Parts: sequence; structure tokens; C-alpha cells
Amino acid sequence: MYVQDTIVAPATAPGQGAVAIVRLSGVRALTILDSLWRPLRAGTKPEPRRMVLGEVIDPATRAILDRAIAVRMPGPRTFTGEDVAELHCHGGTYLVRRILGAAMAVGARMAEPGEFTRRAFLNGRIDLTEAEAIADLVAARGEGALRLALDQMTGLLGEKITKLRGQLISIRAHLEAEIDFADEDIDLPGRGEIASSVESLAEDVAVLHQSFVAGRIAREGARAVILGKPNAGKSSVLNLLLGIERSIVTAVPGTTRDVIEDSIQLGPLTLVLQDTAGVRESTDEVESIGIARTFRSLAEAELVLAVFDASRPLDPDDALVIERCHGRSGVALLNKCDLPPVIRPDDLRGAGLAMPIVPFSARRGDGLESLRTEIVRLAEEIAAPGVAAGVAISRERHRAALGRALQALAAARESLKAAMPPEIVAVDIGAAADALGEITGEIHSEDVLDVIFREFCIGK
Ligand SMILES: Nc1nc2c(ncn2[C@@H]2O[C@H](COP(=O)(O)OP(=O)(O)OP(=O)(O)O)[C@@H](O)[C@H]2O)c(=O)[nH]1
Ligand SMILES: [Mg+2]
Repeated sequence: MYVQDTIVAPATAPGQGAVAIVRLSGVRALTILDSLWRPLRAGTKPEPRRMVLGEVIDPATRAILDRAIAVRMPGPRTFTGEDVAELHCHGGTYLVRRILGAAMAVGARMAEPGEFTRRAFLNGRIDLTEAEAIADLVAARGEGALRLALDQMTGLLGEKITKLRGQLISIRAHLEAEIDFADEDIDLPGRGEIASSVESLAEDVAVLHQSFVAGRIAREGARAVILGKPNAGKSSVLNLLLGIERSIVTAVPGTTRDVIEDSIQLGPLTLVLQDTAGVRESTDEVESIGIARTFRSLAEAELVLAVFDASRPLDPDDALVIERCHGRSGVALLNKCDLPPVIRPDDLRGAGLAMPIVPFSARRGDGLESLRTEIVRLAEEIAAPGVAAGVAISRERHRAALGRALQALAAARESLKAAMPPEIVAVDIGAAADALGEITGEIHSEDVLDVIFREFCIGK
């Protein structure tokens, strides 16, 4: 059976390195270690959780494969909750493969992606939010992502969800008591009291639901799309922000045809910049496809960096850009301000642009600091609901489950208002509790686990 297997995998990244760690977990982990490795000082019985130097031996030929440190960690107080053994060997690609082969020859099975963490979850060592946080921690590219993953890994999100779920379960218990003891004279919380608890719980769930944008920005970065008519200087702005010549810049309008993406760090903020094809009415097939892509990026971005050419009069293409900026969060750059000005900020405002405007020169670098400051301010503004929640959700899976919980709570509120029988209300409260349980994994299916752990690498 699945959990009875002993699994093995390298815990370190593939490739050459000073040290590689081969990890075993399962009922036979320690026995398999004993047939693969022996301490240098023969006859000593290595103590648990002590690093002991010894030799790795090929169980088939008894040939020495490496000199390596072994650590024995008997369960259940291990990462996976099972017996775990680690071999810290030399970090050679062939050597590691050879040791893995030797372990498999004596009964271990190669681990699936994320299987160590999956076992940790199945054995109750961590909840699902903590498991996800481990993947996020490894993938973190900046301080924001790191902090978020750490908060989640130390159980901040899991505890919050568990607490909310506990409150829902207790409300349901009261409602069920109302059903069971309808004829008896016992003291139960009144409908008014239950309604106000549901009200305040729904509010807490809503705040957590809104923290998604903040969480996603911390985890994946804020996406900023650079928008403007052809030749406004979008690619120049991208290159200036990145500090490298990433995008092609020419005097020919319509140079950029595809979305060019790269990211920078602004303090703790990871900013994912997207340079796009200039927006204009076009009959050219390739350019039109490029412009369609621009609009797709725009739809997914949190921020818009709208670029205008200050050295030319506003035209219908600029009007198209201004129209697309409507209701969006972002900054307008009045670019090429090193040239004699033809338009000024007031002209943009007069044309209906509501964003803050920064006079800019991608050529000279004027306005760069103001732009950076403005972007950070805007990203903080967007992330504010997450800060209010104290902890942010970062995954679509969490957002969807909280959305289902909110729906169920809305239904419960309606039923309470309409003085429906307690069993009807109890069903909705139960559904909300279940939705929260899916986030931490108290309620889970194998399919959900497969999706979550598929993104892990082998050995984690
Ligand atoms: N004087 C001046 N020229 C600039 C500035 N920014 C860009 N340019 C010039 O404007 C032209 C167009 O620049 P790009 O960055 O390619 O413009 P774009 O908006 O990406 O253009 P498309 O990709 O065609 O949509 C190039 O000749 C740049 O050198 C600036 O701040 N000042
Ligand atoms: Mg361009």
C-alpha cells in the first residue's frame, strides 16, 4: 500500500555541488540505510539525530561508493511523521544516481513529486496551507513572497481558518441542538444571537477573501502593463526600469509586436513589467494580433503605466489609450520631456485621464525616481485589504473556497432573516465550514492533493 512504501529521492537540486542529500522515508528507511551505509568506526550503533561519518556501500557488490554522513531520524517526530534517514554524500550527478539505484535495489521506491510533503500532510504533521507554503518558500523570488510564505508556513493562515471553521461548527451545533431539543425547555442561544455571529463571521471571511490580491502580489509580483500608442517610448521605459536593453527600440512606429515580460525588485515589491505593442487602429495582421495581446495583458495587470509622447500633439490613438486607462490603477508618463513640449499634464487631464502624471524622459532618466515611488505607493494601496486581514491568501484555490464559504453564509443569513427552520440554516453553515476545511485540508480529496503536490519537485 502507498503509505507502507519507503521512498527515496535526492533532497538537493540536481547537478554538481559540494554535498548532495539523499533522503529516505517510510517504515523501512532505517533498515535500508543499514544495508547501504556503515559507520567508519565499526560496531558503533549511531544515535538518532546525530550526524555520523561512514561509508556508502553497494549492497550488491559490497564496493564502497562514497564516504558520507548519515542521520537517522526515527518517527513519528520527523518531517514526514515516518522513519526518515538522510545520506549527506558528495554532490556528483553520477554518484547520486548510483546511490539512489542502490537504495532502490534494497527496497526503496523513487518518490513522486512532493511525496515527502504529502506524507507529512497525510500523517497530520502539517496542514495543506503549510504544505503549500513550503512550495512558495522555495519558489520565493523576493522579500514579499518570502514573508508571505513564512507566515503561512508557521501556520498563521491555517490557524485563522481553523478558528473560523471552529466557530461555524459551534453555530451548527447550536442549531442542531435546537432541532433535537425543540420541545424541551433548555437554554439555547436565540436566533438573534446566531444571526449576529453569522454576520460577524461572514465579515471575517470576506476580509480574508479580499486579501487575495495582496497575497498574489506578494507571491507572484504586481503586474504592470506598459501601454501607449506606437513610438511613445514604451520599450525605452521598460529598458530604463530594467537597466538592460531587453526590448528593441527604434524610431519606427510599430516596432514591438509581442508582449515582452521581465521583472524587477522595488524594495520588497516584485514588479512584473510587460512591454506591449503600441495601441492604434491597424489593418496590418501581425500588428493587430499584437494589439489584441496588449489588451489581454491589460486585463490581467494590476497596474497600468501609460506612456504619452510629450513632443507631439494628442491624437486619436492617445484617446484610445486614455479610454483604456479609465477606472484603472496606474501612472501616466509624459515621456520625451527632454524635447520641446507640445503637450502638458493639463492636456492629458483635459482629455479625461484620471491617473497621476509624471513628466518623464526615458532617454535621460528624468522622473525615474518619482515613477518608482508612485508604483510602490499604488501597489501598497492595492494590497491594503490584505494588510487589514493580518494574513493574506495567495492562491486561487484559497480564494475559490472562501468564495464558496461566503455564498453559503449569505444563504444562511437569508434563511435566518426569513425565520426558516434551523435545519435549513444548519445545512448552509455546514457548507461554509466544509469550504473552509478544504483550505486547510481537513476535508480533502485525492484529486485536490494531486493538483497541489504536482507542482512540487521530486525530493520535497
Ligand atoms: N528624445 C527622446 N526620445 C525618446 C524617448 N523615449 C523614447 N524615445 C525615442 O522614441 C522612439 C520610439 O521608442 P520606443 O521605446 O521604441 O517606443 P515604443 O513605444 O516602444 O514603440 P513601438 O514599439 O513601436 O510601439 C525611439 O527612437 C526612441 O529612441 C525620450 O525620452 N526622449
Ligand atoms: Mg516598443
